[in-house]
Amino acid sequence: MLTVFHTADWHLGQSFCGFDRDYEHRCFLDWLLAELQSQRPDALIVAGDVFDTINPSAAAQKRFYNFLANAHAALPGLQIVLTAGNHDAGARLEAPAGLLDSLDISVVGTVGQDDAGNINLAKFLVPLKDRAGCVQAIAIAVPFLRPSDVPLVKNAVDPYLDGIRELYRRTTAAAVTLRAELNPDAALIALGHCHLHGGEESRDSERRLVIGGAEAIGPDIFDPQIAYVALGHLHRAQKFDSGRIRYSGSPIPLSFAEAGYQHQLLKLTFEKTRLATVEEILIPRVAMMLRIPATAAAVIDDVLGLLGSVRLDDTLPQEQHPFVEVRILEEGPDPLRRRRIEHAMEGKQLRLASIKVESAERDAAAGEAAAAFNQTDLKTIDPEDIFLDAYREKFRSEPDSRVLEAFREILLQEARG
Ligand SMILES: [Mn+2]
Repeated sequence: MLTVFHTADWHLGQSFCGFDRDYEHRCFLDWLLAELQSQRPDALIVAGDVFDTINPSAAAQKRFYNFLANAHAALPGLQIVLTAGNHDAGARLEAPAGLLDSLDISVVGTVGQDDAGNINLAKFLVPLKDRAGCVQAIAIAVPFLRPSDVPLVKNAVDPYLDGIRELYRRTTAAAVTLRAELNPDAALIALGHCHLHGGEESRDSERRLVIGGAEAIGPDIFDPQIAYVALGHLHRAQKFDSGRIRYSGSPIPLSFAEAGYQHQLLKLTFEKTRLATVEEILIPRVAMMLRIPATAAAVIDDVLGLLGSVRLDDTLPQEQHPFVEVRILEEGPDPLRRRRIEHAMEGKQLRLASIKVESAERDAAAGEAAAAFNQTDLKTIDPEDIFLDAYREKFRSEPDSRVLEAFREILLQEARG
């Protein structure tokens, strides 16, 4: 039997509307280490988006490497398999792979190709051992794949998607061969960082993989011989194919769209070649995300009233103060809006992350404007016309002369360079 933890989308180093998430990440990693120590799995899988950006801060990197060092010190037999997601710099993530190998930590950040373009399939294969040292699974650790990473497929309908399918096909075949050598009873566990067709996205959170939205791949790219597919990319925990294919989801909410998500870690057990059990271990939330109002935008006076009546646990340290998104229903231009909201929140243990101004009519108008814009030649557009259109669309009135003068002044400054 083999026990594996599956997690993904840590996004270490995320700055959320200017607020640092390091405290929440620290709490998550402390919690994860405690879970590892009490449940003693054989392996930990992280399916991409370890970091939030390709250039993570020193603090975020320190957080990550300290976790790896602490996990190894506490559990010398634990194997860790990490892949790069679309947010990670794959080459940078795997730069210390040689060093990490010695700690039983396998990092796959990039697709290795030789000069002739042959993909190094062995790089993706990580045998996972039980406590007795017997290989009980082969991890197929494929990182996020960019169009230039995938093999060329003859007569492809979609070169990228067909290439991803072909890469998984070849890698799975290599894993089957390796399994026959090491232990024919071992399970195959694939990793992926991709958008599965039918998967539920969270708005403003996961960065689209390829522009145009044609990036979703079918669950059938994963060969039926694969016992379990550990995915990253979508931040809500979700499953496909009767639970054989799963997104663990992110451990902390990365946008207000994720406020309602049940963040979790997946604990899997494998008996010989098959997945035996799956347990969803809920991750405690350290800082709340509040939308005010909770259901829909309201006019500012009502929102200020709600903010005034919020009651909070005033013993929370600053790092745990709830993040707030204020949702205002548009009533016209209001230059004092932010100041009024900040004033209403003064002395409250809240962190103002976002002021969202909503207008039902504007959404409809924006669609029409976009359609009209598409038919216009860019060279013939006057910036002032665009400004006027945007102003009318937003405020449903004409800008007064002072606003227009200020706009022209900015234009002149721009023109002067
Ligand atoms: Mn992600």
